[in-house]
Amino acid sequence: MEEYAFVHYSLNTYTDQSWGYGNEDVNLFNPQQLDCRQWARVCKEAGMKGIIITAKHHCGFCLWPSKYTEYSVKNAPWKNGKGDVIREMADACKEYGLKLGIYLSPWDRNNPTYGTPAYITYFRNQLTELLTNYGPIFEIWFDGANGGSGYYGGANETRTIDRKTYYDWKNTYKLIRKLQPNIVIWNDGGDRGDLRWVGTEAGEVGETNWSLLNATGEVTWPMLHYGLENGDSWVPGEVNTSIRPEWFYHPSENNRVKSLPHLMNTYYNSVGRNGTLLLNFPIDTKGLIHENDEKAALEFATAVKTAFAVNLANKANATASNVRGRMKAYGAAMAMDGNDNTYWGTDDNVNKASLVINFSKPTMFNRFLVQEYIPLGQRVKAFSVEAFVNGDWKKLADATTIGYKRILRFPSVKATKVRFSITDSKSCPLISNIGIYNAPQILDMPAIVRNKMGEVTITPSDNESVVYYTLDGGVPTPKAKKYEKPFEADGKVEVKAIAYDPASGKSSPLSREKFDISKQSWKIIGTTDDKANSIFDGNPNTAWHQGHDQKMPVDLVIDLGTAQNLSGFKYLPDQDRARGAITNFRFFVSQDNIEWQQVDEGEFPNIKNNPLWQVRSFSSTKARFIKLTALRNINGGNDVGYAEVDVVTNE
Ligand code: FUL
Repeated sequence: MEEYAFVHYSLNTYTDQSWGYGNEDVNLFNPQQLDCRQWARVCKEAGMKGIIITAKHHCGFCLWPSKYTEYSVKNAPWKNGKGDVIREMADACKEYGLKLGIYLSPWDRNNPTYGTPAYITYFRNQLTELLTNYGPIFEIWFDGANGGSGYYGGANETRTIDRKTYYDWKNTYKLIRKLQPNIVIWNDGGDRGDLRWVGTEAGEVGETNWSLLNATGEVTWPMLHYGLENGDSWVPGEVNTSIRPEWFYHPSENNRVKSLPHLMNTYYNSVGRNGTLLLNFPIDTKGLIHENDEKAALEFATAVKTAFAVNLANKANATASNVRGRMKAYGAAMAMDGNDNTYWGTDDNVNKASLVINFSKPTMFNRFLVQEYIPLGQRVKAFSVEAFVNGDWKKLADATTIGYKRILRFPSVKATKVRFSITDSKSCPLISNIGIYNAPQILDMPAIVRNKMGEVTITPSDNESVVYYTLDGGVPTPKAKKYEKPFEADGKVEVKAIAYDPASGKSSPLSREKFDISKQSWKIIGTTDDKANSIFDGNPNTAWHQGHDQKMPVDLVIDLGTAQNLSGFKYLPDQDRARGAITNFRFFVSQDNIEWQQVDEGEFPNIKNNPLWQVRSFSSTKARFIKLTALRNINGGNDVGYAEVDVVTNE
């Protein structure tokens, strides 16, 4: 199963939240058009092999009528309390030939017993319901976000648990395997599961990606992202990411569904790097996959199909530098036959070998796909690909691991031969499949940034394309203004741009950035650190940290230079693994930097795993000074990191 879907659906869908607190009203759950068959149809058409559904997210609301809680569909107005979303999902999956998976949040912000041993019984009872009543379940997903503030039956307090011991995973796993012997367990917080998180929700696993971890011991971030070369257990990486920035539906994201180039990058950085892709669809308030998401998913599926429709290596003949026992059964042709059960193998102790693919005529290509014979493990540590062009070997790529599947991308090249060289391997390499493709060009959107001085820079992702842009809201075409160099566009402005390839006549999807008031006269008060200005430089990849020598709460005070009509603020955490990201905050405004008025307070849920722009609104106030007070960061320390801070002003 290379690609399968996630669906996020709960009371959050109706409260516009990412994480519910646990006290949200069940009466909000009354979808008018809920149709699991539509979800299944879209997922099937999008090439997904299964669907994992959020049976219960952190808020504790159950999409099935659990016997063990009142906080479920059975007390919601939907179908007069007679509905069961999991049943409908199971039936729809069956009808469309999809597998069913369950996400069950271990953290439950509604349940009064959360944090005590009684909750473990409750959790196992719910697991038993879900793993008994809905047929075969292919995967169970236990989210690692655990413990914190919540409603907890009215206690409204913070409860912490020991992630390692509280759930007694060992016995919970026994129960799961008894109920569903073929299930795959995903667990980020406890004893080793069968699959691992890859350390980010951005849609990529490391270029080096071993499907191994150790069965015991700490799992560090590099282990999540790259696996462990000499690990003793088979724990492949699953790349989970959403088709929109967030996991749940937010109407404000209807125009932020990921573009085709973005989704293609996700594909190459997951399936193309020995990972599986778990792609999320937020179910909308009607109870459907939104039309924009459906369109994006279908375009994505078509683009993947088109890219890999014709294997140019299929009819090519190949010769290998070494063949195991010189036997035909392990010959080069076995890597070219498209059969997963046959492979090219070398003699024992031969861990360097090459295979040359001969085309009958000069052939244009830009993708190289290779697969190891996984039933006998993952072995290759390093390899390269070269093309024979005008009588010379030209290096196209150097790479590390292969695993189940590795796809390399490079600019199109016309060649008569391709040489695939394994330069290092843990033991004799076994290659089950090689593919060479000429994927159609898909132009990526250009990046638009504006610095503190109001200078806009637009960068295409490749050298060949030309950028056209507009500042008046119009959609740019090759007739619009051509981007030559950074230009001044200070104050409120929306920049829209496309990349255009004159050779093919193709354009990228539209890239747009809305900028607010000028930052030219902004100053951070109370610091002499020059680096601090990087929080206004428009570059998401530069960050500033404070708090090392202070204790929470840590304030960031900014003088905007003149009074402004403020109606919100924006915060982008450090993009380097969300270091020092604020999770709980207060926001104040002031006319004079003496009297402060609190205008907002809250949490930035899931900022650790998904460090996106956090946008907050408050009732409009005129003020010259702003203060963002960090109350807590992602790991309870004092470090506070900011990549960017901005304000939202009234029109
Ligand atoms: C995260 C959760 O906190 C998100 O809300 C989402 O469910 C994602 C898949 O996992 O850790």
